[in-house]
Amino acid sequence: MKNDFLLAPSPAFHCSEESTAPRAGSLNLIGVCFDGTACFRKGAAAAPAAIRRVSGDLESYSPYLDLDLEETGPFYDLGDLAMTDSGDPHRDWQSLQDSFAGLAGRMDESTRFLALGGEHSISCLFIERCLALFPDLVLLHLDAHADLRDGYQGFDYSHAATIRRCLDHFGPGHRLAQFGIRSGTRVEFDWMRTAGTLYPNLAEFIEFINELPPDRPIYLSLDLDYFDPAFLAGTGTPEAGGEDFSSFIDILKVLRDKKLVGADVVELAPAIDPTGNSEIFGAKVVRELILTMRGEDGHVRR
Ligand SMILES: [Mn+2]
Repeated sequence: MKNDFLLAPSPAFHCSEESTAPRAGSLNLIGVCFDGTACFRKGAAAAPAAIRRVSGDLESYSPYLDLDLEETGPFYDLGDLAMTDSGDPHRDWQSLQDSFAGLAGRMDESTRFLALGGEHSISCLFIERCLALFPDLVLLHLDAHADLRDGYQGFDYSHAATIRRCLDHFGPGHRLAQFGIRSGTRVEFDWMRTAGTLYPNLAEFIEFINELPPDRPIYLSLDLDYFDPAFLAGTGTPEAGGEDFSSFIDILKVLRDKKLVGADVVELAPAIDPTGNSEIFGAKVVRELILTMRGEDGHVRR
């Protein structure tokens, strides 16, 4: 039976199976088409459909991970989270929270989610749920922006406040590690330096992940403006001086041996890049994440 908090995908992601409910012990893809608080250029609400549309043009095989979507067992595309589209961000955000509550009620420690945004605010829903499920969760944050503002432009859950909102739910066993950050206020950077959450280079960030025990739960939040706008132009708040695709693959190569319990890919705004290259880039990133989360045996890591 169809849940009223889910809208069927059209089309589904390449090689996925459609499902009307999250599957425990499996990887579940879900789109969240919200860009109500984007402050500069909107358009991220169109990303889930664009990523799914171009995904079929990708190979199912990843030469980086030596894994194939067709060989790693089923994963599921749940479609998009239902929400109102009233143009009032507060009202639309509330409807999204209501739909997510329906989803979260069917989510346990073995249910893996890969969320496709939407703007970065949507990550809060999934991260807060994982913080509640896993008292020792490590949150990895790849982004150009610190996202540590305590609200922005009258909106507590602004995409400029995503990580700050998540910190509200941090317990003593939770840990934050950030990489790629190159834009923020002095206050944000002072906080990151004092708290020791900002990693200055790829090698130290990878070393941090590598040293985590294999059963330590990890959540990865990827704002696509982590990548340099020369590689991915279709994003609302691009920042020069960004990272490249190979840095992301290096991170996934250490994560594949870890317990990645959730992830999101946010802030793709397809219409901003008329070449269409950005959505293909985004779909490839999603393919690599699916393969990393499923692993060689086709099952999510317990
Ligand atoms: Mn960002």
